[in-house]
Amino acid sequence: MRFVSINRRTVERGALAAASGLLAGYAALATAELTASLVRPQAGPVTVIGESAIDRTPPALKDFAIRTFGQNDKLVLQLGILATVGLLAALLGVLALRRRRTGAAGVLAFGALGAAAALSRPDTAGAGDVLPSLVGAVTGALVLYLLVGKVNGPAAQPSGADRTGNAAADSGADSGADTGRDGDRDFTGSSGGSAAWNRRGFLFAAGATALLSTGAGALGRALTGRRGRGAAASRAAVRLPSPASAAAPIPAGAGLRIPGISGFTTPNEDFYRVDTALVVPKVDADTWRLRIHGKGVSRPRSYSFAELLQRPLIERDITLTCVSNEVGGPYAGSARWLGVRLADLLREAGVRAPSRGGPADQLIARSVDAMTLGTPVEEVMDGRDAMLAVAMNGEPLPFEHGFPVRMVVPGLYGYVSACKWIRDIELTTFDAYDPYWVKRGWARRAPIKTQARIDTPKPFARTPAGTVMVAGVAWAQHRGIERVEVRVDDGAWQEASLAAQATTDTWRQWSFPWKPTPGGHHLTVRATDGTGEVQTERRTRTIPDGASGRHSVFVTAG
Ligand SMILES: Nc1nc2c(c(=O)[nH]1)N[C@H]1C(S)=C(S)[C@@H](COP(=O)(O)O)O[C@H]1N2
Ligand SMILES: [Mo]
Repeated sequence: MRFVSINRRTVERGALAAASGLLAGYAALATAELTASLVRPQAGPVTVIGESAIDRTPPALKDFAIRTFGQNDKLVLQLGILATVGLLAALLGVLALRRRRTGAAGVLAFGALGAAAALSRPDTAGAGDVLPSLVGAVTGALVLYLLVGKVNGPAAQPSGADRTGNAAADSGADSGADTGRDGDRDFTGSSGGSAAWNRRGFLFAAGATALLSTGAGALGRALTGRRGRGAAASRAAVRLPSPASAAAPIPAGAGLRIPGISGFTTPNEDFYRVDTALVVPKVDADTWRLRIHGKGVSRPRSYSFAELLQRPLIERDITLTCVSNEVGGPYAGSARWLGVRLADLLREAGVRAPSRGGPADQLIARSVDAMTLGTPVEEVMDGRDAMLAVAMNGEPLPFEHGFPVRMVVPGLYGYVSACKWIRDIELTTFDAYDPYWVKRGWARRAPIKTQARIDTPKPFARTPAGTVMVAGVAWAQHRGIERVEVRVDDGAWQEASLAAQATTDTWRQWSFPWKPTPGGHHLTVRATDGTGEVQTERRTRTIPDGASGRHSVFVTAG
């Protein structure tokens, strides 16, 4: 009985200490968030640790995360960080029960870790970025110290007195006293009156901590939201000029009306998003500038957003694709972009293509969040519609897609061309500099591979009796799609009918009416690009330069 009872008391004290740790962690994160809202929202500890983790994640794990969690990968990462912080905080709380100073010091150590992560971010704004982690850690350490002090009692009890307390509590429990009183004794191990006070003291302190922290967190969120308001206002004020060179009208037959097929144009809200930003950069277009400089730039230039809008703009339909897209995967989308022809700006700056004797063969685009992307200068200047886009499907770029300005280059995967929130273009060479993804094992040059995707029927679908419409999209940007063929099981390749091709830079819809025999069937698709090359059946992983192989689905016909 006594043994069991001591155990229960220990468990109770442990639980209260763990709760103190959790509250300390909560207070730390909330005050850190509030401080970050005043300093720089991107400098919050969860963000800097999360982004550091993203940068250090081995490509195979990143691939797995994208495959498993898709667009939710960032949410999963943040929840993982919060769960880890919670667990560590609870453990520190229990540790603090025995060693109060050590527990508090542990919280400070995590603050130092956050501060170091903040300073090592490539987009760090300097020493101020350590503040959120430090303020949070000091708050957390204080909260832990105070709360655990209340769990332990007003004055530290020598172990003998502690035993007495146990005995007192035991007798209370044994004599049928309610657990509340039992708990009261537990706090002090001495007189009941002061015990009651102290329990109330703990509850009061814990409640106040929870309340104040929630307030601080909410205030932080509100202030961060307000910070983005200047950017939102500048976006709302954008008047998009009409293009000097309008997009060719989309041919009437480019969009098939088949349920389940990807629309020819992807609405902005459905457009895939791939980037490393845990906090979407909110850039004020009124203060934004773009610098062009580097090797072979005889006239370095800088442009404001308004200056870009005053230039002749081109409008083009272009399909974007991510190198992380698996065969049959969702990371491709097509939009109508409006922007400034990038080659014109480069020529104004005195840049010549490598084939014309220019010394720079790589263009490094830098974003406000310090992402770097390397694009071949030759491709940008070879006459294709490489642009600095200011609008997507008739509206200013959504913040998620790079407001105010991003790059778009037909035919190249996003990671070597499509810099969002761009702020700087530097001309250099492939020998001299490796950008972000190349440092992590991805190829320096990455033209988009020819792919065809079956959008409908879905994998493992049961199709009703009768003719089944098999349909999807195929892309080989800047080469175009010449043919799409479908194979049922191990049969012969049969030609699908193609929707009209808008331009060689966009994907092309295809359809294939199929009269299946009842039972299970494998449907496989392959495309032939505008150069006559048939999509390879050789399967490769996404890293280093994009997945190859053919998309195939298994369906059961009714
Ligand atoms: N600043 C910045 N730009 C970026 C990235 C990024 O992580 N940061 N990701 C690139 C990648 S990998 C792709 S595929 C495209 C995706 O553009 P989207 O999110 O608008 O679809 O953006 C590119 N531009
Ligand atoms: Mo990508």
